[in-house]
Amino acid sequence: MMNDFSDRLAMLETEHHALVARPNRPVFPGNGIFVRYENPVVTASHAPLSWRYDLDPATNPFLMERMGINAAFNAGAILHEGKYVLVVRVEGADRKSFFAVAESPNGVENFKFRDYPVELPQTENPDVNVYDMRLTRHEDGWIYGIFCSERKDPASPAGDTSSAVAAAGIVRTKDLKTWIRLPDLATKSPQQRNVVLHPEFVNGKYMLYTRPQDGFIETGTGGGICVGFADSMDRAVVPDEKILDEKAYHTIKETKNGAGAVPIKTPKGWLHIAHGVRNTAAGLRYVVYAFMTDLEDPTRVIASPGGYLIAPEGNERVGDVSNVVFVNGAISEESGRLLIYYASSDTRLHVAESTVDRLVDYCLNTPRDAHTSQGSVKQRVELIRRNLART
Ligand code: M1P
Repeated sequence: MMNDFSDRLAMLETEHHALVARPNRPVFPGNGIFVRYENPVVTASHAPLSWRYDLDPATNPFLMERMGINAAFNAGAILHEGKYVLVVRVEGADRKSFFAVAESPNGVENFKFRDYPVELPQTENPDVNVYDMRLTRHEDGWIYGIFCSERKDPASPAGDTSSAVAAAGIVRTKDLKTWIRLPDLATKSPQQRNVVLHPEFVNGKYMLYTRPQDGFIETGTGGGICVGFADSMDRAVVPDEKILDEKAYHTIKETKNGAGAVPIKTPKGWLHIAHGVRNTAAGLRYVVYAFMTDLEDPTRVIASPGGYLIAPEGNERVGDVSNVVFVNGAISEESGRLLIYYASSDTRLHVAESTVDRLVDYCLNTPRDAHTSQGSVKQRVELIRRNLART
């Protein structure tokens, strides 16, 4: 085993630099809807060495990792001051997730973490774990970060060391440096996860996408993605939640679904990139899907393509929680380019590139879920008939 501190440090630094500087190329031809990129954009190994090692030879002569990083995944995303900025869910070897800002000049490579992770301010009821921040640049002038705040269930019986309660934590910032913590979102639901703030006022109110759930994992009677309104974000209260996009039998969102990236405004409606979950003999399978809502009335779904937009593929299928892809951030540029940051198997973060026009076309022209095999075959036969009639 190599023991020389300086040689080992040089090797680690070379490797880390090569990883962060590694070019990333799109994988063509893709499916016409989006292209994947060769490499993940952020992984656990992107975490700076100073977060993991004690770099002092006097206190760490073997240059051991003192605080390992297990994963870097589900990231909120925003364009800020010309940079592509991610607020990444980083998970330590101790299983605690925290937020850390990583920036890139072009959105597909060279993502570099800032020197320090985010030191999240607390409410009077401190979180045990935090994850999956959605970043909304709201028309009120603030950037809001809504995330899952998890605490041990105070009602769990003695000996139950697993039961937890999920709530929507809220911070706001102007510069992605100073984070102001606001009280957690209050709703009638016992638990909340995957809450997203709509970027514009709707009838003078803040509109939130919620995902009511009866338990920590099971959504139970929580029917799917809901919408609700709050008068203020200073102490956000959503008194009523109405279903927007329902989970449904024998679809990719049979078990549960949840809002993902902040909806993107397009000339034809609001574009949503969400996740759907179904159960299998091998456990839950998470995929990413899209739908659109009305521009004037964002509580109304206007397009609901059947099936998934992104499903785990190849190496993406394996990780800490296998068979999962998950999105909580996307960036749309003025040029129309769209970058979807999707994480695979709760382990690493990738980018898929498309355009807003393409995704709108996908949403408006992909058949809806037919809900039966017979209906699905009919849709396919219709496609084949039109194609063969051309020859
Ligand atoms: O492990 C898969 C995902 O599980 C949760 O999503 P949901 O609330 O829809 O079940 C989240 O914890 C998410 O972070 C995670 O990727």
